[in-house]
Amino acid sequence: MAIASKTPLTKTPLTKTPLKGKIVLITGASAGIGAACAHYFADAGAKLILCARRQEKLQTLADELHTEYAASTLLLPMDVQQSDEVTAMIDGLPSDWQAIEVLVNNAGLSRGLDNQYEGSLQDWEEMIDTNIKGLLYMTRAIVPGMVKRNQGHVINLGSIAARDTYKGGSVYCATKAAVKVLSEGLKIDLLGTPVRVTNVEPGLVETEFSEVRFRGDRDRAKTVYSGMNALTPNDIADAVLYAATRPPHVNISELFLIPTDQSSSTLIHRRPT
Ligand code: 8X3
Repeated sequence: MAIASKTPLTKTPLTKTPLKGKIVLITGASAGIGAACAHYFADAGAKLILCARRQEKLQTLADELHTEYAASTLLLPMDVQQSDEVTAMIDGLPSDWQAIEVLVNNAGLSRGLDNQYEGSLQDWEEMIDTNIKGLLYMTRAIVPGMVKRNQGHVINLGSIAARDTYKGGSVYCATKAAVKVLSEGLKIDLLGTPVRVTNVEPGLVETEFSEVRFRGDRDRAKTVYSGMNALTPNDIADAVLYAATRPPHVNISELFLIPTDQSSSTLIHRRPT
């Protein structure tokens, strides 16, 4: 028997968090998910601080954002692995670029698919230094300002790899599990402030990711996405923008999105090519 509701449901319009004129900082902005996020935020009227190691790529992106959306941009060529660089860059921001409203901790990478007992120490250092320590350095440099200004949102790029360990991926998976825990911990530590925290966990996204993992071996990288429809960087940017534009009292803590052709890290539906 249906239970009659005493209070009728009414649909009220959402008070979305506006992005027009807001400052959004994106790490790893030079390509892939970072660059797509830059386009989506610029389209929404935000001002962009673009961080990455490759200055020329950042400049090309900034030119596109000016042309397509008349966006204001500030380029911060830097390596998130270097804590001194991060601190100096953020502390040295021009006064009209200091009030960062959204931090997108996107910089991250994988290296190799070696068994844990045979892995390269250098690969481990690079993944841990970028995916965990780099994210922490950025958070440490920027979030105190958000707390002071009573406004802000940290959006971390996690991965399906945090939930589902796969052969040869254990160190990369561990770094993404760390991103999940750091996102949860930051939300706990920020309770009582209006600063929001989101962990976005994509499955397979076709980007330079696999080329970086296999150190430029394009043919090997292509096999990762062959015969299936992977997510695109735009799919992830769309999810990031969704989280950023919810009303201020709504914290989207986790967004787990995978291709329809994927069910777990290793269960992937491929058609003959
Ligand atoms: C990247 C997704 O499955 O290659 O974070 O680890 S996966």
